[in-house]
Amino acid sequence: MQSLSGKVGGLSLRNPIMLAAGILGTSGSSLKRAALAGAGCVVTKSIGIEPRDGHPGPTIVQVDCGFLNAMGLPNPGYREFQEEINLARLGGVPVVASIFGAAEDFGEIALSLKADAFELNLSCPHAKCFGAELGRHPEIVEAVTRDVKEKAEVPVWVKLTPNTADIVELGLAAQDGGADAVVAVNTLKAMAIDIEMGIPILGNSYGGLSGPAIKPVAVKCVYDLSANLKIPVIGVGGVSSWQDAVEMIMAGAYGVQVGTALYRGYEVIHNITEGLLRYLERKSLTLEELRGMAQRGS
Ligand code: RRO
Repeated sequence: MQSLSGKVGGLSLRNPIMLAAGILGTSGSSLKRAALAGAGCVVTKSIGIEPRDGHPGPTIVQVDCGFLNAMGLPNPGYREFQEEINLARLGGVPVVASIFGAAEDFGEIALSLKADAFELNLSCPHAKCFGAELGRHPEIVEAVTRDVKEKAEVPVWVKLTPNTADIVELGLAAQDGGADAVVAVNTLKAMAIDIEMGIPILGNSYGGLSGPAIKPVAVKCVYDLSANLKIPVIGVGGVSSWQDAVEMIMAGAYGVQVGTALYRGYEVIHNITEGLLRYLERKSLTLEELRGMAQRGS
């Protein structure tokens, strides 16, 4: 009898399919709904120290094969957000708090916010002084990770940017800082232009591309990180079907996050977990045997 349960990045999960950080993680009730829809764990929207309104609109635009967003890290600040995490926990699965800030802010949040794990957002592609502006420097990734590891009592995951020449270098830096897992990848820097007006569509001019268009990029990042890191890699980027999840796991992923595909409804989580289980049964494979299969075959 195949099972999807197991340990991922220091958390015991009923299955490896997770709600990715993003717009569905802004409220406890939406996180709880994703948990009740079958997710193995849920990741919150990125939370900082102080409340932020985010970038001016439009903040999201649909493009071929995905979405462009430049939300700009809107959030109520960690002091206000604890009650949303407490509500989300009623969903019965671990709640991972995505956190961001200046390099010195992460430790303060990790000391105060109570969650089952932290995911360090060192990869938002369009926020001045935050996200990838820090996370493209391996020495900052290592220092922030080490600081949070010293202060947090729960596992620490580091979400990496694909907007770099060498994501493995960033993954190794997170590992050296003591990370329990890396999460690959955040969105790719991108832009759409309104050809009638002759101006960029997003209020912030550019943003991050998510959805099916970025899945092959994410699979390659997961593959390279898995081949070179000792800590688990969690795959995210354009996963919208159980076949995509199988591909990520074959590349080496211990967990698979789903974000943009949720615009079709929460049932996509159930469809992916069910499809993955049926696939393992049909192939008489365990999750462990599936994981990294493409590494061994190449
Ligand atoms: O809030 C955002 O605009 C945002 C974040 Br924090 C992120 O990590 N990635 C992204 O595409 N958008």
